[in-house]
Amino acid sequence: MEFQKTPGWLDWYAGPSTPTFQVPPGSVDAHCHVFGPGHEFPFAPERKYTPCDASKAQLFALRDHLGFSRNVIVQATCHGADNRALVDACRASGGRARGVATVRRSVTDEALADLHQAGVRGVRFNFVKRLVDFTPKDELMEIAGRVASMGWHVVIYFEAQDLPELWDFFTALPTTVVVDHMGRPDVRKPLDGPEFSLFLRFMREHPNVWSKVSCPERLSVSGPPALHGQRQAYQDVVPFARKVVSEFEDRVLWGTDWPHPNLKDHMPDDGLLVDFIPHIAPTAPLQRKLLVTNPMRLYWPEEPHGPV
Ligand code: 0GY
Repeated sequence: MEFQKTPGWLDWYAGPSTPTFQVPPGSVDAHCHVFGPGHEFPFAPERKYTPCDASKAQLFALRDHLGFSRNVIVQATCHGADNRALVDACRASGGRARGVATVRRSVTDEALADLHQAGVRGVRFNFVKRLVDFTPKDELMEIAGRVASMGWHVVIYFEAQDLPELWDFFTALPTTVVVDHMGRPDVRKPLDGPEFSLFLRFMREHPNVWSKVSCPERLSVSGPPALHGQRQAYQDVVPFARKVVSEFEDRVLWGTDWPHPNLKDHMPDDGLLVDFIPHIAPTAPLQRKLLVTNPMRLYWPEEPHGPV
């Protein structure tokens, strides 16, 4: 397939390879973004980075190329609490995309209802200091209470070393909580060391907590050996993700994280990322839970069996 590129957008990037691993029918890419295009949906003045434009048409082309059926589009910090690009993409998807938005305390009930109608089913709280300024926890808790009553969940993004400080807040959240990228473990540290053990305890003791086992390309130190012509990438992340999938098979999600904002050392090959899946979910039943059953339960509960 010819990958649709905006002229000038990542000209040096050849586009995703075709994965060897075939995802099960009805699979959901549960973590991806749309950016702009900036002339139509301007980036937020308070942003910490300006990404390339990454349009809904490109995202849907990628979805089809990789063999996925649906997307969960996650609001990124560069768009602040202006969810227009996200809403536009969800509405254009013909019911094949849901959204996770960012809202402020001032959001009205009408605005939340509009977001719901467009397909939004969660809000994202970001605690990664390079990405956002601090938001008071009482404001976030108030938002969590309001969206919980709409049946939405909360997505949290944080660095592993900040989990102790955030523990009390996270464990008080009154709804389902989805952790981005396994809470960003430092994969140079041991799997059974105190840092990752705390994350596993967080999931073990709180059955409302789910995790995305995504973004090996952000967590890996060994990197993508595909650069050397192999299709086994990011192997140092495998034990961490495999542990989470095996222990919490009903509470895991997977996503590409396309278009991979803030990655400066290499542009990940999304085909290769798909080939990472059988390394962390080695059996067909686990793959089905990770890619179909779990995201469908969370984002399309009205269609529990629903491959498109
Ligand atoms: C991701 C990761 C990153 C960016 C954001 O909201 C964002 O800007 O989440 C990152 O830089 O680690 O999941 O897209």
